[in-house]
Amino acid sequence: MQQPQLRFTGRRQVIASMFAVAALGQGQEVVTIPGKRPMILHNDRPEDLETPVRYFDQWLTPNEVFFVRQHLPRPVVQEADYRLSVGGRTSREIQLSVSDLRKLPQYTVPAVLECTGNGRGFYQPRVPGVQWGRGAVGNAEWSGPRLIDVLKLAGADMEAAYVTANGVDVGLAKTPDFIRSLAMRKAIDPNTLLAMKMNGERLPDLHGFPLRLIVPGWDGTSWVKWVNSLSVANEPDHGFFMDPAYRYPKHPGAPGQPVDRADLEVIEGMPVKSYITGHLDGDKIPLATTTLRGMAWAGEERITRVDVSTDSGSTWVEAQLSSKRLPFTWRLWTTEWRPSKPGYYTVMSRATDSAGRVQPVVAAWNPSGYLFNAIDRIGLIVEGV
Ligand SMILES: Nc1nc2c(c(=O)[nH]1)N[C@H]1C(S)=C(S)[C@@H](COP(=O)(O)O)O[C@H]1N2
Ligand SMILES: [Mo]
Repeated sequence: MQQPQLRFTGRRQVIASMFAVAALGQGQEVVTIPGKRPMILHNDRPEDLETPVRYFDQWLTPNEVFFVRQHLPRPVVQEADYRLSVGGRTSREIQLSVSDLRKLPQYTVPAVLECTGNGRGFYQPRVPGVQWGRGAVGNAEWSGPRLIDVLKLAGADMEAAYVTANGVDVGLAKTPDFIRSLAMRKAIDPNTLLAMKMNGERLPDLHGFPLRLIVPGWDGTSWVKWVNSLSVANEPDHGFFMDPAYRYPKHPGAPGQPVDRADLEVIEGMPVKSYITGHLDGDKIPLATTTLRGMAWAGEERITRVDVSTDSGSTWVEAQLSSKRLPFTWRLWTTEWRPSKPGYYTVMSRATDSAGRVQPVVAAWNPSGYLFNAIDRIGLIVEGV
């Protein structure tokens, strides 16, 4: 494999009693926990679970294979005890129960949720943090009330700059409480939801039951789970998860070099990206016409083309894109390939979006390993007849 292998970072010894451990895919560590099929384990408590690429074989990522990321012990919320409080710069402070939230108009938005650190394991030099490979991303249909409708119920000052969201999980030891502030312009977007359902099912506990933020096109960090407090303010929260965490250099520096904190800014929209999903790295295929396929996504932009190379990037052909041009979600691509002779081939995919962004050959190195979006590549072995 040309890219570095995933490194296992979990506390291996405590797993055996909690999980059934099995082997799957390319020799990576996998676990099964209740509600999930075998997933790549990065941490067990709290759970950081990666989706094996082989599951990216359809437009929607099923709940039971969707990646999981959390910084703090996962709360399990009882519906009867739960209240969402909305306050700050509002004309009144309100408390909403699950049934209050269900009475509001419900909307469904398909959107890609991607962890800011997806692909971190591919950065050279290595950076600290969960060494995600390609599976800290997924596409689901999210349903629930619009955030703007909930803000209106409380008489929120829509001229204020931020909505700060906090979830039921609380800080522990050295990890502070997970609190995020969302710019008001995104908070009032009709696609920004407080989801109660994921792919038509009750929002799973692991994904934030009973309520989570859906911030289409923005990094996963903004998608606060188990939300029980919304506060309208003119200042963003000043906690760790707004600053210095989840910030990206305005001007990328040399690989391995530290970046001045003043030169970091909050991450919002996500970059252009694509994967080859129909085959896994190292697959053997016969000397015959093969359909290559995958998907491509671009944060708040739209995918305009995907090019595929089967000769290590020397020449490229434009792939066919699936017909639906929905925003915030990924588009599937396919292309037919007939290799002329047996051998080892490096197959690459490169997406372009509506802002003219093109996937780079090398992702811009940054000290936290965010926003990895280099051209995807796998090796395929074409066998003789
Ligand atoms: N309350 C809370 N919300 C959270 C987090 C968290 O630790 N606590 N992690 C965030 C991060 S970094 C990501 S990538 C997404 C992951 O969502 P998922 O576990 O549903 O895939 O949740 C976000 N929301
Ligand atoms: Mo994340």
